Amino acid sequence: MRRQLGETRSVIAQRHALISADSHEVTPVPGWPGSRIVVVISPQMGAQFSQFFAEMPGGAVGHAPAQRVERFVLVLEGAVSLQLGDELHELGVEGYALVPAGAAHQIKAVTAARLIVLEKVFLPLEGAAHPELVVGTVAAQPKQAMSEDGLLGVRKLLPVDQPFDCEVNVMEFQPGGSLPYVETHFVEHGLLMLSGGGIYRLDEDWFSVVEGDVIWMGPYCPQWFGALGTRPARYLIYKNWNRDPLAG
Ligand code: UGY
Ligand code: MN
Repeated sequence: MRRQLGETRSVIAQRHALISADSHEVTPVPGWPGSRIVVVISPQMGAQFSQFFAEMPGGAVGHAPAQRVERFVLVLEGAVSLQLGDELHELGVEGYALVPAGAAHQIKAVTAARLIVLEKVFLPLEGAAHPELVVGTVAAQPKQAMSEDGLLGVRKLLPVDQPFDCEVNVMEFQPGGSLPYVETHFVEHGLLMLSGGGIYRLDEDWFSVVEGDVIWMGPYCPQWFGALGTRPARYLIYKNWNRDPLAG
């Protein structure tokens, strides 16, 4: 990409955005002293959540967000420890956690580390319990088939249960695999390409996407993906769900 000529693959539109690494902007964010933070999705673009990269030098600490905000974190490089009161968890590459809203905690870089973080205002459901801390690794979650041709599978990282108002999954496409149809839905997505690549349809446009790309899909953004190349394409995908569209 010829940055010196003002080119980028990033596109910010009304109902979708593709943010490629060449346009990342480091910004100071309270709660992450000493870390390099790149906010790629936020309410300023129309989203109802935020998504950012945190590049942490060894020993750096990330503090809890505001009281009503829940936080999902996936380690991309290095290792961190997550402390909640007396509980201490170590997360290595593709280790993750969902920290419920209101849970005081600290994330400390055990080695230099790079994280992807998603945060949203938690939407409680009357009669349902408050969600509990979830800690796991992507590889430990079973891969469920998602297409008849066997080329698409999904690993669900969070319990499919009433207390949770969001879902975070890893979708895995074998080369030539695709979403079975063009989806349109009221929920929105934050996505990070973890590996491989292909073609993403967003609204009426088709984009080539590669590892490291981030996509925001707003409500009702028509969406479809087809994997290209010789190795599987994998992406992390968040969606708000499990709540009535009139709630909140
Ligand atoms: O769960 C989803 O809505 C998912 N299949 N969407 C997507 O991959 N764009
Ligand atoms: Mn979708």
